[in-house]
Amino acid sequence: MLNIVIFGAPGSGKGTQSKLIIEKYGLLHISTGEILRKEIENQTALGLIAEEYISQGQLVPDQLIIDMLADILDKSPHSKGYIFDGFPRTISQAQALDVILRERNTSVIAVFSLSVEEDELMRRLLQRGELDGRLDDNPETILKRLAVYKEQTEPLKEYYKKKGKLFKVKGNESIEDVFEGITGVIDHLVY
Ligand code: B4P
Repeated sequence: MLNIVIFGAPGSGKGTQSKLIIEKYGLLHISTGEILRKEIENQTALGLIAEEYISQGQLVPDQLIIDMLADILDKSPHSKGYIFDGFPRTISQAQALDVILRERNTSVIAVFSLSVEEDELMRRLLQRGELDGRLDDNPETILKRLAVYKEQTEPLKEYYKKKGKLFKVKGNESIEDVFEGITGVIDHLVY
């Protein structure tokens, strides 16, 4: 199975690149952020909890996310592979993902880390906030999200580097150029 993680700060292009990758390789897109936003829209029990955290720029508690993910994989076991977009975001989530995939006789083959400077991240997210009105795309919450990213998510780079699975990609280029960088690596790994 072709299991890929797209990793980066808020606004680095994870969702944008994931959509292009699934089209090219026919993978299943799992965006924990998108799933949580649907739960919020439907005002489910999980959505009500998630809303509190997301509106404050905080991560939703690990166990809720891990259970949600295992449930999704159980419902779609026949995919060619998965794009994990915005997951894992903590070391505990990464360890849980390893276990969940091992139980299904598969593993992550590559982790793409998109790097973008902070002022560009801020610019993109503020622009999206104006267009989409997302509850967490406002200046105060964006700063909080960037701080949470540095503290809790960035250490994952080392986790995957040690496993030899980390591929760094410059995320500040055009959407097409970033995509070309990613597909170059995937094609090399797969074919
Ligand atoms: P996400 O939905 O993952 O939100 P995000 O980090 O902002 O990234 P997204 O993928 O949406 O945006 P992208 O960079 O593609 O998470 C939202 C929240 O949910 C989190 O803060 C957290 O609270 C919670 N959550 C989600 N997963 C969780 C987990 N695993 N554990 C705990 N909590 C979790 O794009 C941003 C903008 O940039 C777009 O407008 C795009 O058009 C633009 N853009 C992209 N690439 C560009 C490029 N190359 N050039 C110019 N613009 C570009």
